[in-house]
Amino acid sequence: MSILEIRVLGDPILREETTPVEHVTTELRTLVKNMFETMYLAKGIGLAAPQVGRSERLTVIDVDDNPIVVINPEIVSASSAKGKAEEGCLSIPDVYGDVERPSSVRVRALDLEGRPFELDATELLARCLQHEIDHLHGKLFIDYLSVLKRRSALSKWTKEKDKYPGFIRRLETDPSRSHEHPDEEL
Ligand code: K1U
Ligand code: ZN
Repeated sequence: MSILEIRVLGDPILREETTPVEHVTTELRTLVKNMFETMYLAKGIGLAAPQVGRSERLTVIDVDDNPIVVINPEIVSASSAKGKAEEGCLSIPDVYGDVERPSSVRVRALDLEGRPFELDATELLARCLQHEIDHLHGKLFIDYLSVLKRRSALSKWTKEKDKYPGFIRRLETDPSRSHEHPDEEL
């Protein structure tokens, strides 16, 4: 398995529409394994294909030790009840903001065998699914912030982004160095 590079804000792929998956190939299964490994190392609860430089409509999620592969997802219904909570993004490190979203959603997707399934999600899983499905349509959580909060988030990002030359975030795989700040690395 391999740890993948994570694309950060400014890389055009994060703003592109993805392409539906037509066949679940061996290469796609390897991508999924690598995405899970990368997500766990980054301490995320989700990771979408564009975040690792891929254009397939595919995301992996693990909320509460329940790994889920979500291929070609569609939100088939969303509650009118909404909730606001803080979100972060592995592609915009150290930037956070409160996002209001439907509290529960029903999602239809394909699994890694290419079989359709539906998932009713609430709380953090519902939020994570919506965040990841947004990634598959080129949308980021900062797009939901008010003008002032978005400006403040982007100003924080302006100070952070130089740590990621070429819009690439390389995760530290050596646990003895994981406490180090990226710009302290050799
Ligand atoms: O897609 C991503 O960038 C991953 C992102 C997903 C996400 C974060 C917050 C709310 C919904 C979806 C993350 O996993 S960032 C890590 C994080 O914020 C988090 C980690 C554990 C529990 C809760 C949030
Ligand atoms: Zn994200």
